[in-house]
Amino acid sequence: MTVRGYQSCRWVAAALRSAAALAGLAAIAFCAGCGRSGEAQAVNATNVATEAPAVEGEPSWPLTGEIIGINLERRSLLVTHDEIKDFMPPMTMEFVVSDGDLAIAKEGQRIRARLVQRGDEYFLEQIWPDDAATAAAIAAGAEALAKETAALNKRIYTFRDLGEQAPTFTLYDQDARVVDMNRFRGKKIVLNFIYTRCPVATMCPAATLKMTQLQQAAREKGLSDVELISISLDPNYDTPGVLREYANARGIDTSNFSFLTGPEAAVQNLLRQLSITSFFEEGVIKHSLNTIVIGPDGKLVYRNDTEKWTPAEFLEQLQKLN
Ligand SMILES: [Cu+2]
Repeated sequence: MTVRGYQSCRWVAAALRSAAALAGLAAIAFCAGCGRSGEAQAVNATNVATEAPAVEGEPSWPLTGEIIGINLERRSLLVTHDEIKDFMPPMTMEFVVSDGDLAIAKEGQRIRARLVQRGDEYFLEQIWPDDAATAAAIAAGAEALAKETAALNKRIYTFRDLGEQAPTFTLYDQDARVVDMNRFRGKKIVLNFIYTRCPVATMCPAATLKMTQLQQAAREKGLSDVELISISLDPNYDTPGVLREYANARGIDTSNFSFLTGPEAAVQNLLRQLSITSFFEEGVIKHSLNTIVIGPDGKLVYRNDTEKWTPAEFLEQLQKLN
């Protein structure tokens, strides 16, 4: 009976959380203007290769190659690229890139990207690391998440409740490094999900500002081992370079505040496991705002499923973990 009572208790908690999520959904802002072509993709681990859709009316081609030079003044990368079908044979070319992509570029890095022609200039956009070891680690991480989701789907409540272990993940950070959950073992983590193009001031932009305030407050209180993590809800657009630019534009210290992205499937599985709502409707992203504390033991210890969370509230939670 005890076990039953316990289970039904959890079930009630689960039902309440679902209700809260739905209530939150009613308040989800419509992100007019943050549209993205294409629909949410199926959540399977094989869907690892993300490729940004081409912008209409702008000639562009998928490109793979290796960075062999970086020119900061000209804001360009020298890239030896593979054959671009129906366009160019393999050759070495200079490409203009964004400040974010320029900041994180490494010589010798293999990349995949989209080549965009504007006038007589060539740009590289949507740049992702593409070396075999990196691709294998990211793919394995996505597959592990898919398996976890499948296992959770066999339970009565299909997401991870407070007290349970947080999902494990392997994603890219804002410097295009592969980051897995093990890097954060033993840390006190505050995790949320945002996307860089979110135009709704009270949603992602406010959340990022509050995360930096929390980072600052934790530092002032002398709290050690605090890690803030924001995972992109728009991973096809939010490349590591886009995340780097987002952090730089806000003067964010990324030493313990990471912005993560990766395969759409991996992000979708994380959202499901954590009972977070995010979907495309009429080409726009609608999402709930959820802020989650993960303890040093990797367990989910606290969450606020509204956009009204405060840095003080989460500082208090982090202090409890000390
Ligand atoms: Cu948003």
